[in-house]
Amino acid sequence: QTHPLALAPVTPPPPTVDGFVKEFLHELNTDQGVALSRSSINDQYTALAHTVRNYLTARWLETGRKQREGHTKSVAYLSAEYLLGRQLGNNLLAANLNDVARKALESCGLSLDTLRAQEVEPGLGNGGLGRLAACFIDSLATMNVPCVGYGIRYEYGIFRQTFVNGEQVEQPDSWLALGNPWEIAHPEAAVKVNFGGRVETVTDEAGVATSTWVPEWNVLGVPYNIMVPGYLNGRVNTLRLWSAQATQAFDLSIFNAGDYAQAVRAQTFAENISKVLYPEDSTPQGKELRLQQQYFFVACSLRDFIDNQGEDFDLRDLPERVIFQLNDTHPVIAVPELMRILIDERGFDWNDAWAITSKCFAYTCHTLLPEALEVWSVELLGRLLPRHLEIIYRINTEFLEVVRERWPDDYLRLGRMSIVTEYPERGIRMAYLATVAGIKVNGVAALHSQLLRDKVLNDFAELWPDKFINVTNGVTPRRFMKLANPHLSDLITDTIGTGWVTDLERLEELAPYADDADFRAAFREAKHANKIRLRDRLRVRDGIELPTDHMLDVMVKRLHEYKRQTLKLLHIVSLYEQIISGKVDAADVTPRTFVFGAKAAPGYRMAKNIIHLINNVGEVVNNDPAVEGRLKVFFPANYNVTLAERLIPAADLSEQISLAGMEASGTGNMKFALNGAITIGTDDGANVEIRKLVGDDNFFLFGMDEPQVAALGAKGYHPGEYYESDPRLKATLDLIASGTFSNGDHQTFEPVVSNLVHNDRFMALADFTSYIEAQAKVDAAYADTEAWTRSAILNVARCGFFSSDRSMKDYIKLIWGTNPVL
Ligand code: 26M
Repeated sequence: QTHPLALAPVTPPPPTVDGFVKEFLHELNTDQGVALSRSSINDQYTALAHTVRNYLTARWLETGRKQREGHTKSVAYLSAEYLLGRQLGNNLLAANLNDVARKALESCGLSLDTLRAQEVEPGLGNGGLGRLAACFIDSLATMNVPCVGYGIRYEYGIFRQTFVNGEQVEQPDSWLALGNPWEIAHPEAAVKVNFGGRVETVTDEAGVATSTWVPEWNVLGVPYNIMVPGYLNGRVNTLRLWSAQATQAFDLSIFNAGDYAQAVRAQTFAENISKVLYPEDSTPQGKELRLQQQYFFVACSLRDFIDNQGEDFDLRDLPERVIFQLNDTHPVIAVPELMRILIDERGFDWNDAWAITSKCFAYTCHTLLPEALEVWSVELLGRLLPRHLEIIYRINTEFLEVVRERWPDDYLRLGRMSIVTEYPERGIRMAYLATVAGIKVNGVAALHSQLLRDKVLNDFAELWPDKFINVTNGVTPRRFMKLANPHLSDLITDTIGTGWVTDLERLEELAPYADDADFRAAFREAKHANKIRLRDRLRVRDGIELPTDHMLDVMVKRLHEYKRQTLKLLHIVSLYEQIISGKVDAADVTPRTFVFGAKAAPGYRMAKNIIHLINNVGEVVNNDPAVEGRLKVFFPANYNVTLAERLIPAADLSEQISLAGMEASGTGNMKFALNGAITIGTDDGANVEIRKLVGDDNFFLFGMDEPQVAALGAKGYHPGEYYESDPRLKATLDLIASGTFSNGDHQTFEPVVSNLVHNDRFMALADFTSYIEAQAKVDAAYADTEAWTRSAILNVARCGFFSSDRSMKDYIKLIWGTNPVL
């Protein structure tokens, strides 16, 4: 009954230049409906993307078939964020189509680089957490592990940052405006998601209560599939992002029935749910729409996964089929949702439902900042998801029973451990719910995991010591080395062969070459070529003229006080102060260019003030003839994955200077080290592990360690004492306060200065002296070019551990128990 050709997926012509040209022109003509001669760059880019996609489709369908028929255990990664970065280059690389595509386009008179530049990156994440999710799905595909990534198809991703007179101004990120050739919509597979209403409870003769949720309104979740190709292995996993759409029922029920225009307008209410990514990356605001987003994508994803197991699937077997990995607390509402499905829809009793649910989830924590831990108000949760609230209460009651059994009469502990908190208002602590439900709880670097066990979740770790584990983060070497740094990648491949791209520990084979003068010269040449690539990009992107003969000192990450961009700034201002006050001769200053990249949460006043100050310091320092061009400060706007790919390979010095005990891991730190930058950093997050691997001689450590920070905090920290007692620090802060960077105005940066002198929660002043001393060592080390290069090479050679492939192996071994499938 089917055509014999339909038995196998359609494959495009063989990947020859001619075949590729044919397929490309076919796409251009039939899909875009234009002739090459009249096509726009966007037409050409879209046709190229579709061509690449076509080459991967057969593998994608095959992967899906195997996964369904194999009944193997899958990872379902639940993440509110995926900071993917541009797709074209990555997918060409994974499919080994780079050379063919380049030549094919050339034969059409087109440039691959021009078309690559046309892509607007999908910025569906804030920073580290979202980028980690993207690295993880890349690694799982490359390692042949069945995985589906679930998330939200935000219509607007992370805002585009612009500067107006040095101040951050946000623009919407309309990344879909010109279409997205990488996604495939499946409106026919939409899932209904309920909200609001009430719970009806009936008690039968036996006294058994049954709850039914009578929801008030609903929306549809439309899945969009995106391919996640493994590197050169023919596997293509799926990223499934949900987009919210209004339903008919919704239009007529909660808004005035009969008012047609109003009903149509009301659609936007539903569609708001997936409209925009929340740009906070540390202080959750407890906004209703954010909770709607969380439940929306989680409800769609659970429904989707369960339905895909087939009609006669026994949900008792769910733990053998899936592990839902919770990327922070954002998807934790999945726990009561699965309970609800099992009990209300499938008729399980509580204990059976809990036996299943408590085997299906694992929780990754990404923070230590208390204000970053999500707590949802009971009022809001009860209004939006009344049945879920009821289920959470029951989970808590039964959990506190366990606590009481273990520690009878320890009422303080019960209060501390309760999922429900009473202060400052009644709320649900999502991290506790995740900890109670998860089979494992992991931190993201060794120090962070230890602090979780010893501090943040200490009571829970006492109750369940084996639940708490560490999995140190990693980054994908495909995007952040092979794609981003072709010069260094070619040098590495010429030296040790190609295997390192999927087996990053093999970089250690480079170590002996650190002592080879020819290799060092080649390594420096690659670094210099990367500076030129960066200079060319910044020239057109930002009108910046980057010196290529300076030490390049880079600090790129979200703007947050705990990350201490101000400490970096104090260093720069201090160098400047020493020059203009005549304490130092400009001719003796090591030529350095400082580059910042950072977005501030739009509502974070202090962060925005700091951005303004960095820009103004740059304006003054860059244009003061007294500096003789030896110091430059640049702040290209809108730091994103695309810019990271250019910037990181060019860096000499990587700034990782958070207050010890605050940065859970960091992943930028890993990218820099793997691209041959040396780190100046505190003993924090994954810096600890980087330093241990590369060795003290190849890392500039400074500042207090976490126990010292804790001790200083306990003793009482008085930043004013540092200001008064260190003349260099005082001169630096006074220069800012004097209005030098604000046209003489004393008010503009008063908040930054007075916060540092009077509050300084993240102890920048306490670490200032140590930081300045370490920076002096950097200058001295940089003067010895051969020794510096040797250190940089050893950083590359010894950081293979930080591949996200290794992270995924750890998750598989310590948490998931899934197996690679060919
Ligand atoms: C929560 C609620 C409402 C709005 C936004 C949020 C939110 C979004 C992102 C909160 C936190 C978010 O991200 C935190 C984050 O990126 N953490 C970083 O995770 C990285 C990967 O593990 C670590 O390397 C970083 O150290 C850690 O800061």
